[in-house]
Amino acid sequence: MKYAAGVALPRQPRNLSVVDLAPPPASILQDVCDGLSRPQKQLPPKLFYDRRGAQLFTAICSTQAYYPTRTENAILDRRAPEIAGEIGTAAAIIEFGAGEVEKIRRLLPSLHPAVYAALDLSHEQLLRSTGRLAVDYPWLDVIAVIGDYGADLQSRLSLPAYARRIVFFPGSSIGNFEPEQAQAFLERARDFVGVRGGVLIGVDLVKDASVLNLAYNDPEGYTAAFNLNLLTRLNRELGADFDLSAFSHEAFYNASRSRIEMHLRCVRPQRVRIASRLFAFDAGETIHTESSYKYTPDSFTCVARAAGFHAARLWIDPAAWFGVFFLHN
Ligand code: AVJ
Repeated sequence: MKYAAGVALPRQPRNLSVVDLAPPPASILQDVCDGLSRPQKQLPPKLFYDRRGAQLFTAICSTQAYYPTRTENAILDRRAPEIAGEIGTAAAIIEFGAGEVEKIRRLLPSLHPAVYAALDLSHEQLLRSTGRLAVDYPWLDVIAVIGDYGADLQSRLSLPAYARRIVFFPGSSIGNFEPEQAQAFLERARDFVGVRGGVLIGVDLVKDASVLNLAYNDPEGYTAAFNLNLLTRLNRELGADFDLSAFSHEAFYNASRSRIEMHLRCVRPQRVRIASRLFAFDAGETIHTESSYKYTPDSFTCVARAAGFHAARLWIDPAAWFGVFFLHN
């Protein structure tokens, strides 16, 4: 049975349906011009994930330096039965930013949900990864939702009424939000799942700055390539003329704000044309491309409580580098 309007694709498994809620492409030009018009130039991190960016992110996750992926995976593997005990079977799981659809696999055997909906903007990657999941789990209804976090799931995604709704947000993607936005995201998630629902969320924790700095400066150079790929994308999609050799990757832990900051630093003065606009970059000036906030168990519990969740359960690894929270009402 399908719960969403299916788009016909060649050799699409019967238990996979696709919902396209992608925003119109015009919106990226506006985002880019707005961000580059600020005193501290900035670009939204969602722009990282074009096809090449999604590949580079997968490469980052496989490095020794980038500890969050393997640490969270170990927690999910080890705690799957306990997590499933909290959520219960036959739930409707909605994952935000599902990418390679790797993490839910660790929970499926214990969790046995009724429906798994995966939301992501990288549509090629999403269709490939959900297609494989649907083949591997023929009993599972899989919905690939092409869209960003703002997609109107409440009205555009139909889920079985009996199923407990669980938003799954692994990988510490919540860290990209400013803390107030993180609260707003959790409020929306809470509205979406309703009083019976819950949120299972991975959160990267505050730790020694040297560990954090290395994670965003991997010796293989994937993070640098990921950061610079943003400019390659703007050159291709908006016809911009960024000189890539004039910008360098920078990432550091800002302890006073509990966040990693990623920047692209302009090494010599530049003028860059984007559509009909000209942007000037001084030597030494940066474009702030990403923040990745780190929380403590207490600081994240505060955000969850402010968003209206009354109950939280937390699983962490032995080094306390990463936390998986289950928030409910
Ligand atoms: C996907 C947002 C969780 O902040 O660690 C990894 C993205 N950026 N390396 C993170 C990222 C650089 C990642 N999130």
